[in-house]
Order: sequence, then C-alpha cells, then structure tokens
Amino acid sequence: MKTYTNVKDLGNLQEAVKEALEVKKNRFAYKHLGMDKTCLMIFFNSSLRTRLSTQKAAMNLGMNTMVLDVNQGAWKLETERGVIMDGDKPEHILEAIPVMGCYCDIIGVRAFAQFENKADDYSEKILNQFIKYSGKPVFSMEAATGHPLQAFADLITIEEYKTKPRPKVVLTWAPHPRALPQAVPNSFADFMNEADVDFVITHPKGYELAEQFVRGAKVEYDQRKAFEGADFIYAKNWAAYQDPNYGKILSKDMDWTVNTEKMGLTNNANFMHCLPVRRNMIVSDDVIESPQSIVIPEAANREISAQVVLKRMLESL
Ligand code: AN0
Ligand code: CP
Repeated sequence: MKTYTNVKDLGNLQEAVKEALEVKKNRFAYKHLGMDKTCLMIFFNSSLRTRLSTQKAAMNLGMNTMVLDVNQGAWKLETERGVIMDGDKPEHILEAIPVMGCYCDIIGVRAFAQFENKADDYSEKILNQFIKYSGKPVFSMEAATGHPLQAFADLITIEEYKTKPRPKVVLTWAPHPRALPQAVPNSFADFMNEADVDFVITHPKGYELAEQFVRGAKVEYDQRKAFEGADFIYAKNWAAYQDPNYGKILSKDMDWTVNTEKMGLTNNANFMHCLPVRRNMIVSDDVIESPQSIVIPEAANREISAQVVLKRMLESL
C-alpha cells in the first residue's frame, strides 16, 4: 500500500476487516516488519486518539515514531506557490515536505479542511503535496475530506458488535457550537456504502454531504423516522458542504441531540461517535454512559485500523 486516503486503498474490505481482527488477536506478531523503520506523524491540527493510537500501532510493529506539531515549534509554513514570502511564514511547504521525507520511511498527515476555499479543501491540496513531494508512502490522519483511519476502525467495531448479518446503520447530524469538517461523515459514508449494511443518513435540510461520498445512500430528513429499527446510531456534527454555505453553521437545533427518548425508537442500537464529543450537544450524558454506548471500544479499534494500514505499507516498502 503506497497511500491511504480513502476506502479504495484497502482493496477488498472484507479481507481488510479479517486482517484487522487477526492483528487484534496478536498485535505483536509483526514486530520484525518495522525494525529500523521510522514513522513520521505530522499534525497541522490537534489530536488525542490519532496521535496515540497511531504511535501505538507503529510501536506494535517495531517501528520508531516521530511526531511533529507544525503549529507548535516548527516554522510556519507557506502553502501557496508564487507568494512573495515577506510575511510571517519563514518556510515553504515545497521544501519542508521533501525534507521531512528524508528522515522517515512512512508519513502520516493530519491537515483539516480550512473552510477558506472549497476547491482547495476538496482537492486535498495539502495531503496531495505530501504524496507528490515527500517520496514516501503517505497516510491520512484526517485530511480535508476524509478520515479513513476512523472509518476503518468504525467498520471493525460494527463487525464486532453486530447481531445480524446486515445491520441498519444510521449516520445522524447533531448540533455543535463550532464549524466542523465533513471529513468524518464523508469517510463513514464512503465505508458504509461499501459494507454489507443498510445505511441511512439523517440531517437537517442544507447539510447534504458531497455526492461522491453519499452516492446511493438513503437520506431521511426526519431524524426520528431514520432511527426506527436502527442497530447502530453514529452521531457527528459537520458544517454545511453545499454552496453558498460551505463551512457555515446553519443550525444548532438541540432537537437533533441524541437522547434516551430517540434511542428508544431503535432496535436497542449501539451508540457510536469518533470522539471528541460535546456532551449534551451531540449526545446526552445518559446515552453516552449507557451500556449501549461503544465509543470506548470504537476508539480502541483506532490502534487496530492504524496497525493494518502501517503493516500493509511496511510490506510494500
Ligand atoms: C474534528 C472533526 O470534527 O473533524 C476531529 C474529529 C476526529 N473534531 C473537532 O475538531 C472537535
Ligand atoms: N477520533 C479522532 O480522530 O480523535 P482525535 O482528533 O483526538 O485524534
């Protein structure tokens, strides 16, 4: 595997889940693969889970890890070509990327959508420059349009907790005080569309996601109707994608918060969220603390999804 940016990079998804469950049973069995290999993780944005789980996965594989927070201690990077660099950014990304590539064997990048220019975000301008100029295999640790390590962990978790061959999985928008990227719901939709699940997306009007991720998925604007008979409720906030509101908050309607009453409409569904989650905005205390909440095992599976991706990259070095 030379890049990991979306579901297609995994090839056969059932095989990938099978490999994940095998890795999970014996996560130190592949330590020889990463000996004397270095994983560099570049963060343009904050992280708790991705930072720790990916380092842990790399260490399970015998790799060395280096983590750089670009905005804390590194030079501020100019990303536009042709700019006269007389401002506050001392280094250009076109030098920084190949330099970073010199010091490692595999690079992970976290670079969220900036909501300044939709075309830049949706062309994955930053991530693709790493792919083009680093000379090394690159994996996304949440880029502008996707968070494939999260969605892969979500799929593994659904596989572990499902009680029927084809569960109903509902992705629901929920309110949040800040404008958040569409990366998590995009990737979740991308994976669910490929998985053997009955997939439904519910959100207020105006929050339609990009067609390339939604594809044929059912969109139900009535959240309560969407929840009926669901086996998994996957909550997430995102800002508007459609023009002219790209990156804007259109609603903070607390009637969309996932609560016990709404979970009562489901088939005793498991509650999922990628975390970090704002309690009593996205989900009530009662629901996230209930036995049906699987947010912690879901987060634990981030180590497994990262390990499968790094293992496949090491195997193709
Ligand atoms: C980020 C997001 O919504 O994309 C990261 C989630 C994994 N969340 C926040 O910025 C709160
Ligand atoms: N779910 C997730 O990616 O969490 P972090 O932003 O803490 O890495």
